[in-house]
Amino acid sequence: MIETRITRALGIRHPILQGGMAWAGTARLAAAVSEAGGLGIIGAAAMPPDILRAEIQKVRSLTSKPFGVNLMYLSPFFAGVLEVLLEERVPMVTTGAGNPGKEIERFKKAGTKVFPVVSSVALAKRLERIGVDGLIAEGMESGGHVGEIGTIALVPEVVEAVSLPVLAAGGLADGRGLAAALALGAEGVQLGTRFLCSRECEAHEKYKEAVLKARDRSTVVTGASTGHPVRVLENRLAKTFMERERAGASKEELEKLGEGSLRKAVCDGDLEGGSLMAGQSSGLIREIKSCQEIIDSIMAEAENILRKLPEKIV
Ligand code: TUI
Repeated sequence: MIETRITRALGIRHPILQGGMAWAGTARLAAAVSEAGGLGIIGAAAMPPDILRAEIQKVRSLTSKPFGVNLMYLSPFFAGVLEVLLEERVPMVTTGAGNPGKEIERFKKAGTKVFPVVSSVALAKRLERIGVDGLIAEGMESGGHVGEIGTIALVPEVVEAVSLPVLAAGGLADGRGLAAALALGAEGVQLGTRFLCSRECEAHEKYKEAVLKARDRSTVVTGASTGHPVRVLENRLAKTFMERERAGASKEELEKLGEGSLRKAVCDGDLEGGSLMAGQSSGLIREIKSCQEIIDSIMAEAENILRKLPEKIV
């Protein structure tokens, strides 16, 4: 057992959160992660409010354990999604791609814990002052929208700057990652790509297979020139995107090129025309497992590493 302020604050058995993945983070996946002792998270990024409400109710019908919802600031349905989260009084929210400062008071009144994703120390400090419950320090190894700092430097810098509990994210997929995160001062981890490659994840099988095939240098970051850098598996769309970026294409042209592309990957399994968002941990993931198997093996591996670590020092 690894107990931290995170397991206590969230009422979960193991300090493992599932990343809030757009399209792939459905009620089925979130419920499976929560049932396995972690914290499952519905990815609300692309969901209209009525679909989100149904997904929240579905998780509640599948598990009595706590769960969360990821609120993504670039969502076209942001205002409606926020109202559903407040009405449904979800146990916790994570936020991505923006600053939840304006919404904190309303979440507090609804009894919802708030764990923003941060990719810098400055935002971490600002959010601690306005009363969030914890932080997810996400390094640029992550899939999807990324910051600029690597996990191994970002996590201890954030831990040092705040007294809140911090989770580590980016480049982590197994028990070695959890043990390393704890060594850096984090009190848990958030994993996206690892749970994308789970049996319960409803992403297209071809997308999952592409992640299993990926190696250390298979991902690239596109879109830095639009202000929204995104890590994806390199494919035809990523190459076209990078070519157009190098040629000085406008933000509008690039946004049009990316529009609807994540849905194509997750729902249609379009490996060349879709945006295969995935983290650098893709190179560590070799098989599809159930969420229970994923969490059990991470915990066993981390506990074993932590027990045996002193023997390495001769
Ligand atoms: O949000 C993510 N990962 C995502 S969001 C996403 S959907 C998307 N699709 C296309 C283009 C852009 C996004 C896919 N993956 N991770 C959490 C995260 N949040 N990483 C970085 C940030 C972040 C960035 C800026 C958080 C706060 C922030 O603050 C800006 C401010 O107001 O200070």
